[in-house]
Amino acid sequence: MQFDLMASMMCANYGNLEKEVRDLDEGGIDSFHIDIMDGRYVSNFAMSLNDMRYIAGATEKPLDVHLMIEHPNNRIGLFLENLRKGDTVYIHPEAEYHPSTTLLSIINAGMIPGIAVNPGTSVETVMEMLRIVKKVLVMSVNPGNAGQMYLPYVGKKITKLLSMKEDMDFEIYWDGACSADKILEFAPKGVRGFVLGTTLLFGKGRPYGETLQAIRELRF
Ligand code: S6P
Ligand code: MG
Repeated sequence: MQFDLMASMMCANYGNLEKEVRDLDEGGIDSFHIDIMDGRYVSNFAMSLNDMRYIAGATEKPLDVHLMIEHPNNRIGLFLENLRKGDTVYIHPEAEYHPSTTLLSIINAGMIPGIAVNPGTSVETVMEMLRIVKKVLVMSVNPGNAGQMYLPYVGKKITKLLSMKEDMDFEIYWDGACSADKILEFAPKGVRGFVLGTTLLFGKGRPYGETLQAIRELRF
């Protein structure tokens, strides 16, 4: 079964970020998930432009940039000019007056366009953007923090999106409280990738390579 594993870098040890990136890279992570926050769209500050720039320069693997900022279009150039073709940029449609304009900037720069869908946002609200994006990041926790509880009502929305993804040509990714049982349940249904944070990957005292290997060897 094919699915991607992304490391939520806001959960990494910033005391030795170089080693964290190297260990994840060598351990077989598929991409680096970068949670950018502005303290306004969400109340927290996590990573910022410099963190993203550093990680982009420290690995050849793709970046998966999750913008939790108000009006990303005002600053989108700052991010795009520091990324490579094939990196993904997710915006939250609620944070923008004209989200499809922002998505177009992402496409024109050669990056993969995505939207992040909050637990309280319906499929209907983002319907038109599903025609534009290649990736939908389904938030199974409210945005802003790592280490939260999974919100079970999100499951129904994933089922709905799964039934639409072929026709509308997008892939579904999971962000928030991702555990092995969620991968076991949702990868076979067609969820294409999972963001791993404190629930499964970080702070476990286990080498990242071992954890990633164990996930890939799960019996489906
Ligand atoms: C939340 C953020 C996520 C978290 C991730 C952490 O605002 O978008 O990417 O970093 O959920 O994982 P966990 O397992 O600690 O919830
Ligand atoms: Mg995220």
